[in-house]
Amino acid sequence: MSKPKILVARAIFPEVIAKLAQHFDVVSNQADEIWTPAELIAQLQGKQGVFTTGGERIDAAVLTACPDLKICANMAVGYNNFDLAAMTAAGVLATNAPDVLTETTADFGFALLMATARRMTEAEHFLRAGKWTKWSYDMFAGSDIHGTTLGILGMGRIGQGIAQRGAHGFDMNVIYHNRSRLDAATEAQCQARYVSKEELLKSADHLVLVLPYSASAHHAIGAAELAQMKPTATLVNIARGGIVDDAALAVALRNKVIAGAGLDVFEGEPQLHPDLLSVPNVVLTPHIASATLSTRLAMANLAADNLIEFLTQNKAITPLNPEVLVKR
Ligand code: 8YV
Repeated sequence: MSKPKILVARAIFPEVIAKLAQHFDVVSNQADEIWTPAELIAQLQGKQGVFTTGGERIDAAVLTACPDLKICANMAVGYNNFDLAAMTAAGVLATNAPDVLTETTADFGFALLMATARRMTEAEHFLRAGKWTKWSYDMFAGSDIHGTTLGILGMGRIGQGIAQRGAHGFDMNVIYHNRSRLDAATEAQCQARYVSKEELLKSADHLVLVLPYSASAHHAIGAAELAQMKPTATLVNIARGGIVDDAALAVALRNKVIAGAGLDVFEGEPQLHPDLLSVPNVVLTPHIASATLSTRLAMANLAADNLIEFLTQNKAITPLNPEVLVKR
């Protein structure tokens, strides 16, 4: 019997390709070319499954053009590259890669918060440029992390991981806002207090964004929200580009409306708003919050295992639209 055909849309670990090849006839983009939507559609012809990494858009147009497609497995917890309603309507299973990246991503959120509050990259640039000729009392003086108020917008698994680090590791007063309030036991474990978004903006010394992207989260932080924050506050975005209005943030940073920002995700990435590159009080990283080798391997294996389970047994480990399984 011939094996099902799948496409791996970006370069991934060779051992994961090898595992997939035990079950499937695999076409993989190990050259890591960035395909246009039309090229992706051409590559998907005759494929029953696709391994995506988060940047490949799967919408009604793709689904109509690729009638053999049955499953899209994302190697990311976020899945705003999927039109989930269109996939469900077409009977195509969507899976993501949650849990395996939670602690690694929370570690990175905290690292970005610390680098921002303590102005680490700004100070390093100064040093590398040969500008360090003498010590001065206020040189790169930043703001404290321990004992301050940590605000978290979006309190899913990663948000809770950041709350735990702040409360237990840095004795922070943790406040959060989320679509729905956590149960009392989880709040107690995170030592986190639920507040309105307004209260969060007004009271946080450090605000970390960890909410999923959706149309309603677009520009959740814009000029009006930044104006409500403390002038000493720092903002960290490890969620998704588009949640922050990057143009408004660059203006706010330049005018010292807030003290600093740490950004791992950007509107229109890998392009950045040019003004973000010219303001000094921002720490910039290229969407690497989940990037440790062991975590990226775990994410890739989870996406691969979803493809294997589904196409060989009609099951899935982390389905986003499990109703598709029931209907089959
Ligand atoms: C991915 C992420 O590496 O899981 C997510 O949602 O943002 C990252 O961990 C990224 O999506 C790759 O495009």
